[in-house]
Amino acid sequence: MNDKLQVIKEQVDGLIAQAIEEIKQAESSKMIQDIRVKYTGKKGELTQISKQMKDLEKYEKPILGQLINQFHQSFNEHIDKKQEQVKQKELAAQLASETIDVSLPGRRQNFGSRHLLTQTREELEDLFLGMGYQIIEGPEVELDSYNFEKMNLPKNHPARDMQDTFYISEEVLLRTHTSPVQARTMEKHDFVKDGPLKMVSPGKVFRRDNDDATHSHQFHQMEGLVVAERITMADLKGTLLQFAKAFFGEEREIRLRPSFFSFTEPSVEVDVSCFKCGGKGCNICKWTGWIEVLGAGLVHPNVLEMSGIDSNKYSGFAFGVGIDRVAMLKHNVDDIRHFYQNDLRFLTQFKGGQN
Ligand code: 2NL
Repeated sequence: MNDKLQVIKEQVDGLIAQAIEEIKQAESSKMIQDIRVKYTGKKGELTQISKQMKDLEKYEKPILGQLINQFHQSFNEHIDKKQEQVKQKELAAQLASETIDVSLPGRRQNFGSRHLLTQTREELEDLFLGMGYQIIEGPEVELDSYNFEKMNLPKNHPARDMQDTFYISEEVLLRTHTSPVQARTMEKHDFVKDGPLKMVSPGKVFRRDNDDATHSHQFHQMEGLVVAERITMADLKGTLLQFAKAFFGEEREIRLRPSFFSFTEPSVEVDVSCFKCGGKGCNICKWTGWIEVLGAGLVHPNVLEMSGIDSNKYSGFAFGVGIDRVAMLKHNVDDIRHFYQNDLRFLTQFKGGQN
């Protein structure tokens, strides 16, 4: 072996010793990969040595080829063995860090529930559906004419004061009651084709008011309307007694007191006997035995006529219930503002209404 080849052999021997030492030190797949590149990559140490091939005599070339093969054999043997060890260690570490405890209890789903006002509204709807009424909704932004004029509240009536109503323009406002839904329905109603009109209109209403425990600028109302031939105060009384018993309990009685609304004549305030003390007197009924729950009356002939109904042939009764008010009474809620603050401490007390 000549000198040149001898030098190359020493280089290869040195290189393999160095590589084996580095492989010994390697602790990760990444380090092993780096060693592979460093020694056997395109720009690696061995490639540098192979480049000397062209300077050798023809008979010397296979000898260098053999040296290179020996390097590869020894290098691969060591590095493959190391690679296997490191892979085992890394897998063990990964399994240890990703351990899950399958015996842990699951996370409970936090189910919501319907708002107490929604539950109350649906209870009222079901009750009147059961008596053959239709449920009809209408716009919350209304024309002055439907909200006031057609309800027999002429211009200059005190209820129309800017102070009491949210006006959007001279002619457009936020409805102060759901009566305009009834007016819109009466206009379209055909007694010959459709028979008697029986409807309830639940929904949001708005009044300019300073909020306190019993007043809110936005609240909920459900009005009822029945129009047919020969409807009388007796029909109203029977219907409201049915409602009072179904909503507040079978033992309830009702009492009518004279009142005034522009859209009904005669008009009444309706009291229900106290559901807490049964009429003996307690803090709920303020020691009167009676609780005021709604206003009602026979539909004013002017209101029928303005909605295109012949008041000589047809008559009707109407009533208006405050949904917030009866919900407060029934569930002993002491402040209407609780309904609008979305405080879970309040809302979660009324999970009775399943979703
Ligand atoms: C109350 C009183 C009431 C009506 C609403 C009505 C509707 C038409 C015709 C006649 Cl279309 N009346 N609605 C009647 C009487 C009373 O509400 O105190 N609501 C909270």
